[in-house]
Amino acid sequence: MAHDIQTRQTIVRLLSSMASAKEISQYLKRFSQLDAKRFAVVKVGGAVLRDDLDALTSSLAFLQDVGLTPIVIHGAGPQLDQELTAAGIEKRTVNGLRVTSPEALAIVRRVFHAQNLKLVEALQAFDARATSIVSGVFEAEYIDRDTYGLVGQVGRVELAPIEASLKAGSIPVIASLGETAGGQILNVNADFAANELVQVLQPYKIVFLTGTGGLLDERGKVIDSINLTTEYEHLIQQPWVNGGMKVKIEQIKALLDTLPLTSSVSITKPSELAKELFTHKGSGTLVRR
Ligand code: X2W
Repeated sequence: MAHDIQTRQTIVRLLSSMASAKEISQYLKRFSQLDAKRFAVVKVGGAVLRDDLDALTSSLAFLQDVGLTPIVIHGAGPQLDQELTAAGIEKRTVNGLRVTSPEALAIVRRVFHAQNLKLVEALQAFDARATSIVSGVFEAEYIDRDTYGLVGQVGRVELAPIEASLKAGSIPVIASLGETAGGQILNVNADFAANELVQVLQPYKIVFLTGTGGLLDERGKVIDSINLTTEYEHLIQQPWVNGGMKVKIEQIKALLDTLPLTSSVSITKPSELAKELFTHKGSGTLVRR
């Protein structure tokens, strides 16, 4: 609760330019009535940590200011590319997953820890409470050690560290590292980890924060909404829907199938997180079924 007056006024001005006070307070009330675990999971891509940390930090701190605690899970893809290249390790991916050697894993761990702390410290510098969680959440298994090396898929999610953080009103900031029952740390794709977390928590809002701020159409414009029931087949056949986007849509479809109808998935950018959460119009791309 310690934003300076100027920041607070900027936020209030921003919100009131987006929607009526009535609209905002309706959402606020709805979110406040939810169990803390059920409010929101926010997945933050590594590109956002690199390019948009200020907007990310102020948007998350604002939620805490109004009494809401989002659960944050982050990746570090571009940072890993950079650090591994600097160490002379060539990038190789299979089905979008980074093949991770023991030598690479040491760097993966270091980079994940550094990126996690960067966000936690940025939040704390903003007078927000945040808890760094880099282990103990994702129990993982090797996907296929011969093909991918030290890469995991999540077998079980341990909620205790997240619950402890929520109880203290502190934003859990979780890195997508997993560990096997035997204690081996594994590299886990952050979108996959986010999906597993969401399936266990069943939150009301699932928000993917990306650099593009949504799914883009053929002209590079953000698509407002996608209804998977009526538009999915047509959409994934479009020539402009590239491989990465197709995977994303398919993953979201699979995820939505496991969630209550009241839950929604959206893809937006950090500066528009409040707009997404507190206005009817929302921001970025809303995916529904
Ligand atoms: C990912 C983990 C980071 C990630 C990787 O090594 O790049 C695997 O591919 P973004 O920024 O969210 O893409 N892991 C196994 O997913 O980060």
